[in-house]
Amino acid sequence: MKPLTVWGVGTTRTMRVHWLMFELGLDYETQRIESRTGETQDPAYLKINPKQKIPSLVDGDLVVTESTAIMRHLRRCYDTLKYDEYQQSVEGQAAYDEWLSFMLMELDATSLYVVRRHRDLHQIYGKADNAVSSSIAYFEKMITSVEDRIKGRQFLWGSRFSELDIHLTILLDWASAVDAKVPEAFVAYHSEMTQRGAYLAARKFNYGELQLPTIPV
Ligand SMILES: N[C@@H](CCC(=O)N[C@@H](CS)C(=O)NCC(=O)O)C(=O)O
Repeated sequence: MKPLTVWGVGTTRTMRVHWLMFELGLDYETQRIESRTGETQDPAYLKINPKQKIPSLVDGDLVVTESTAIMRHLRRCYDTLKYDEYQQSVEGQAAYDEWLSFMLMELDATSLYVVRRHRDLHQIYGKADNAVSSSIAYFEKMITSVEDRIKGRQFLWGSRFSELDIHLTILLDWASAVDAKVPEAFVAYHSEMTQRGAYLAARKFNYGELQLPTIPV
């Protein structure tokens, strides 16, 4: 087995990790287990991630779970993507934390993920039409509130590509799949990002032939 192994494919969370792997140009192995197939409950996998979730990363003797933690670990350990001066500054680090927290909480957990649970996966989590419509409206309000901060920018953070671009682009993929409206500046940003070779390659690798409206989260 190679020292770097990613467990999991087929969801937005696994896409985050595979895309970063491709951007970093790392050689790694993939165990192609999928969500809601029972594979995350296999005893061999439970030893890696008792939370029964994908993705997980095995890096030598270290196991890292949670897609965001995996991305942070990869950036810390493999330096093939360089940081600019701003990204290394106190100000830049504060902006990083702010964006990450905003995207994970306001754009994902409290909005798009609610739509996923209570519309697409309602057989498991229960149908909740009001929660779904108010979550889409909340997502639209939140993303519009930061419109000025993306206008004219190639990358979300500093002058170099980072995992924050991965988070945002995948959120925008997802917003498009649920027909949430996003300001023009985000549409332009998204259109540039989704032309990146690593995005296209990772998308094919992660989702296979699946198209946007059916993206599993
Ligand atoms: N916070 C976790 C969430 C991971 C997660 O929710 N994974 C889902 C699929 S996206 C999963 O593995 N579910 C288990 C299953 O459905 O079998 C992360 O970011 O990695």
